[in-house]
Amino acid sequence: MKIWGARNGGNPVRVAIFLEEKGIDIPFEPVDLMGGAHRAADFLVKSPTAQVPVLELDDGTCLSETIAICRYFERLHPEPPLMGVGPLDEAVVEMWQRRVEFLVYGPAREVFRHSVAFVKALEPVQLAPWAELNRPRVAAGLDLLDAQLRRHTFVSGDQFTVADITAIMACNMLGRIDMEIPATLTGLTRWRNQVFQRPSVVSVLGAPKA
Ligand SMILES: N[C@@H](CCC(=O)N[C@@H](CS)C(=O)NCC(=O)O)C(=O)O
Repeated sequence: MKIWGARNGGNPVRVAIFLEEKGIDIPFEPVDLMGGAHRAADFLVKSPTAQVPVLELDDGTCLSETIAICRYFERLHPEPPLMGVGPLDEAVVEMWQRRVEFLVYGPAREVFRHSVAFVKALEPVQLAPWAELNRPRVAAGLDLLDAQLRRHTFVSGDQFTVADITAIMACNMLGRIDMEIPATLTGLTRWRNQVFQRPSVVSVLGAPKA
């Protein structure tokens, strides 16, 4: 079993943190995205969308989409639960995971891909106005998270879940797009200071800068 994708970059980060939280050790195999290795015919067999992460099982079965991979491991290794426990809790975790993915990470990703020269290989037509249009969307997403985190310890409530992991990936991207969490967002700032010190996060992203 292996995971295609760099353990400390982009969406594979989410799988890596998830596995660290579960105590599961699976090797990651980096894919040269800037060199186009993910668009080569042999990789498209594994991932027809030409994206990482991809979980390849020992029998050759390939599973992509971060949350699908996480769901697989959640079923195999239910402890500690990271995707909710019981019908309502599972739905709440999924609701917040999707909110963070679509309303914070999504616009941040658009800013990244359309304003950072480094990723031009992935986005041959970089549209600066599209990046600028997405900056206030990122800010609105951060406001939404802050309101939640003023009332709850973690993104989907009082337990650390995959919704936090997606929010960690989104916040980790802010530095790359010249954005930061405004000091006025005290709930989000408190959460950020807390979760970026978790051993799973330090293991994948390194220790937070002082
Ligand atoms: N919805 C996918 C998104 C995966 C994704 O966007 N992966 C990026 C790396 S972070 C990628 O492979 N990009 C290649 C490209 O855009 O050409 C997931 O959740 O796994």
